Amino acid sequence: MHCRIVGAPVQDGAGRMGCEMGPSALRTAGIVTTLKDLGHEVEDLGAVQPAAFHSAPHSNASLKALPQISAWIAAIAEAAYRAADDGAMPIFLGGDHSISAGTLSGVARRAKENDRPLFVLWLDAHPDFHNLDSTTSGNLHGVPLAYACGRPGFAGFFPDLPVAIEPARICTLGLRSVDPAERRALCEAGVTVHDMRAIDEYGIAPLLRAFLKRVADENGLLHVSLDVDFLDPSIAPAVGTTVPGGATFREAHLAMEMLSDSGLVSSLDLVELNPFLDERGRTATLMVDLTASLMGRRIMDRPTRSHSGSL
Ligand code: EXY
Ligand code: MN
Ligand code: MN
Repeated sequence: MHCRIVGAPVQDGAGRMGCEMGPSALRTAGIVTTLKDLGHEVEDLGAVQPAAFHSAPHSNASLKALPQISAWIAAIAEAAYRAADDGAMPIFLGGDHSISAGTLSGVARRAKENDRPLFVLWLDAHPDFHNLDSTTSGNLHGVPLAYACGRPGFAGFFPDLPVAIEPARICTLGLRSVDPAERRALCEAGVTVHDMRAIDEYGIAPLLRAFLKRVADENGLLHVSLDVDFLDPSIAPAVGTTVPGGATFREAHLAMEMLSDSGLVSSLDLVELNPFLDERGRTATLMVDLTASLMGRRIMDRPTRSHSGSL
């Protein structure tokens, strides 16, 4: 693959500072050399620069840093659109999860231009499915997925969305903290939701295999958005929104290995890493190792590429 690394050092969308150091920590943990060692061509495009921002009052007084995040999203969307050119695979280094409002907007625009349906796998403890009216925390990392699939409640404040992602092509995996307004909106939109209970009950493999089959059947592109808090806090402490009961080390690696086998992943977000909360870089290192599994690192070679799950 030709990988394009895009830094998005955004932290104003999260409730606490630190995510702006995320791209540095991921580079320090060796993301570039890891990808090169796996045989990929890697182009590091550095960091996105935010656009100028303009303030406008919003009726929801709890919103934090709305003009700043809106300006970041505009710049990130443009960078994502450009990075997704020529069949390259953009890897976006967050930054808090508000960056995905931009990354999804940009890659969706590119996918539409190439006449390919875009699917999204959202690996997160949270659905990030608020709009600007329903968020009660006011933290804008809680809204990007709703924005990217064209839900109402963003007009005039976020950049106009060029191409909305079809909610039926979105699969969330790992949820365990969903606000009431998000629950209603997810059901209404028709997003596929596999919460932690579903992972406990069925295992992560069959849930992911079924989704990957849908992507393959439609000859789709697949954007993966990996929030650090998808992982259990015992293995990934460096995130401001830890929720107990997350994916284990092997569940997360298995998901990445299956994604790699599928050959379907066309872009990736690594978000919410807060290095200020890390323990000697262990979370940053884990995020890089998970990226390695997604990009082809194997314990042993597999004889065939298959979605069937047969032994
Ligand atoms: N739903 C909560 C809120 O809106 O504040 C928590 C959002 C956390 C979002 C993190 C990034 O995944
Ligand atoms: Mn998130
Ligand atoms: Mn989260």
